[in-house]
Amino acid sequence: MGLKKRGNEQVVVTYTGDGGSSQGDFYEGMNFAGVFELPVVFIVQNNGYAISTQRANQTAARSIAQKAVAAGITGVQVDGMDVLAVYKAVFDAAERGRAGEGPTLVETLTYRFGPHSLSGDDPTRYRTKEESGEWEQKDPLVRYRKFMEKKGLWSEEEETAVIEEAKATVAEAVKKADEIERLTIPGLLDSVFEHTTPQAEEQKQDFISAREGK
Ligand SMILES: Cc1ncc(C[n+]2csc(CCOP(=O)(O)OP(=O)(O)O)c2C)c(N)n1
Ligand SMILES: [Mg+2]
Repeated sequence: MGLKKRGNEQVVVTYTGDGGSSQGDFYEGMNFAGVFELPVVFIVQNNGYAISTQRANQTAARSIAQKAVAAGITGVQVDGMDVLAVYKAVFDAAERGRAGEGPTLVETLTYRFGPHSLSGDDPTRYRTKEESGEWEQKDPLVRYRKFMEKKGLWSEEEETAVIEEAKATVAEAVKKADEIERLTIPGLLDSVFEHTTPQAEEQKQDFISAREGK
């Protein structure tokens, strides 16, 4: 809304998952953006599962894209395993936003290669090997790499160089992070507010005294 009021040509792109699209605020956001014809692209990565909850148990709607209809905005469903198809769908949606034609909901049909998170989710408990195998055939990285190689735009050497460069960048970042002084428990509150509140300061002092009392 701020962008629209300022009249500049920026667009907001926001992402959620199939599970996230069941939240009330998802509908409120689309509804609000639709009423005010705001330059927003709502991307829903529909990977078929909300942690372990299957898409069919998530919504009775035939597609997530069709949820745009009720909000009176444009809805698009796209092959989320096809890099160029996603690029085109999002590019067009951004252009519509810039042209004052309001928001778009883009549903990308995709799959999650792995667990929802590393904190205990085990997809082998709710997905079959056959199902994962089918989706692996459609891996967008492999498909796009093959496409680029065929066009003479990418090669194994370039791939190796990029991987080596990325590894070095990560190693450098880890090294820098390791050099940062470790956060202490009393120090935890110091970076939350510009000026620590009296209550937080009191809690900090209480913590320090309690620790020293031990
Ligand atoms: C309001 C709220 N309810 C429940 C949760 C717990 N939760 C975290 S992620 C998640 C599932 C999200 O599904 P999806 O958006 O499809 O993500 P994916 O599992 O595909 O990574 C749930 C229920 C939460 N974070 N917030
Ligand atoms: Mg999901």
